[in-house]
Amino acid sequence: MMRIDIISAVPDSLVSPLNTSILKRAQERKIVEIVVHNLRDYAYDKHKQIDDKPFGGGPGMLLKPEPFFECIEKLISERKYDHIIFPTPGGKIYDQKLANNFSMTENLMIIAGHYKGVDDRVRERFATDEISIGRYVLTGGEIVALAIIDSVVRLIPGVLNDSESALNDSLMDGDIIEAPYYTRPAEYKDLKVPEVLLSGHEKKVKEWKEEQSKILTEHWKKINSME
Ligand code: 6GU
Repeated sequence: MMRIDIISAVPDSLVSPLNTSILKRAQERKIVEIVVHNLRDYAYDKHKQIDDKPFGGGPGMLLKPEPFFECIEKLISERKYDHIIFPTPGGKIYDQKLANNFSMTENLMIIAGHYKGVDDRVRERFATDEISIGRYVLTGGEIVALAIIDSVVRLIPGVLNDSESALNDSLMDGDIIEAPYYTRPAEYKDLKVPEVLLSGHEKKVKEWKEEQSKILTEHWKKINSME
């Protein structure tokens, strides 16, 4: 069974997303074990303080190194981690290839700090992979951790049912955007499902999907300034 450990100063923010839908089912099926660690549980001073003012001044507070070191060193002593992932806007932009690589491992750790929020010695000592999920700023690494976990866990064999198969997903094999999907009703308000999908003509449906996919993929490349 794959194991994913997440260290966070706001662990409550992870509980509901990790225990919903496909991530919940993957844990129930014993395909993955996801363990959330509350940073405050590793603060050993009597006030359980986890943050402090930055040296050199500046606004805001930083998460102190000691609780991270305590927690991470304990985990490392218990098993070997394939990747210790450190979400940071300065990291490598996350993509499907990274998700594939992470999904083929045994033990992952994700250190969820806050931007300008973790004493840098934690990253320096432990991070094997510094990851950003895009060019915008979030308040913390928790949403990054969730994006990584969701994208990784759904790739593990047995997590998705046949009908949810990841094999022909958008972006799965190279950079391909899938054709749009529709269900009943065939007409809703003034909106009609494309006629060909109602025709039952298998070959024509296949050709239509390929054509739509080509159009959407070209459009996607254009709006994202690729090629
Ligand atoms: Cl990894 N962290 C934060 N705080 N914001 C982000 C990010 C990471 N990736 C994109 N935005």
